Amino acid sequence: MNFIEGKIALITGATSGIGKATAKALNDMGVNLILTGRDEKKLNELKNILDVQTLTFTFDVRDKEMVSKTIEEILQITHIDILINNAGLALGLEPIDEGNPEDWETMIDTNIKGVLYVTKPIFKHMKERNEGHIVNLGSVAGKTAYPGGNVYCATKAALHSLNDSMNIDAYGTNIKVSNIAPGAVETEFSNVRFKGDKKKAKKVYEGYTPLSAEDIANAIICVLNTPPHVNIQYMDIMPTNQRNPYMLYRN
Ligand code: NDP
Ligand code: 8X3
Repeated sequence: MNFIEGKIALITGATSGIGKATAKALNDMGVNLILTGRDEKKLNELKNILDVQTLTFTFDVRDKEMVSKTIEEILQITHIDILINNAGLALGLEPIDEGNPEDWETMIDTNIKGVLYVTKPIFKHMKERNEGHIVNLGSVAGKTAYPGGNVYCATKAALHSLNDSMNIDAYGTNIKVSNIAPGAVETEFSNVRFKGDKKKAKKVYEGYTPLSAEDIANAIICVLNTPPHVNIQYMDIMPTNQRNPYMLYRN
């Protein structure tokens, strides 16, 4: 059964990793797409390999005015059934006393404030239509803090809390809100965290099979492709070798 065919999904951070894989998986389910990200060229390259109707919009989720203006523009062209709040990042892995406040601000501005800027007008739109589905990309980091994770973990803990709040705000409507909380997924995530140190990034995924962006895209499809009365509010998903951030079995 395909409950989402013909629907329209907006993805933030569609230029890489989980966002890009989700765009492809939704394309395969016949979901029309609004791809957003910071890199226009990458968005267009992705659009060119998809079959469904696809629009692209370039913005940084931290830019409150630009987000508001662009979403207003999008909503004049089309409605939105599905929002995938995917854009996000970790920077650094130092204890707080050695951390870089600029990195903290980037994480907080992207992972928390960016999600709020994007969600506000789309949630309002979904309430007016009395339907919609918001998927938030949380993390195992939002459940269990790990050494050096501090601010990143806090941003994902905030997102887990916001997921609960969005469900409260959706009370009495047909809107669904879901948090997908992955463990280790091999994407650009660690390259970004270690600021381009590919050797250090690669080490994170050594000795076990990490999740792929496609694994998470499949999980997102599972959560989205449910009958109207089913709302999966929270999904933990980890590699079989990982039981929590501390228990990662390496062969
Ligand atoms: P990637 O680095 O591969 O992708 C991140 C995406 O977010 C990129 O498209 C990036 O665009 C975009 N992005 C970052 N900052 C902004 C911004 N300010 N405005 C717009 N777009 C932005 O990592 P993942 O695919 O792994 O990460 C996707 C989400 O999944 C994140 O929220 C992450 O926290 C979460 N997650 C990842 C896990 C993992 O192990 N990989 C595990 C658990 C959760 P650009 O290329 O322009 O920077
Ligand atoms: C990304 C996975 O384990 O680095 O959220 O926090 S982890």
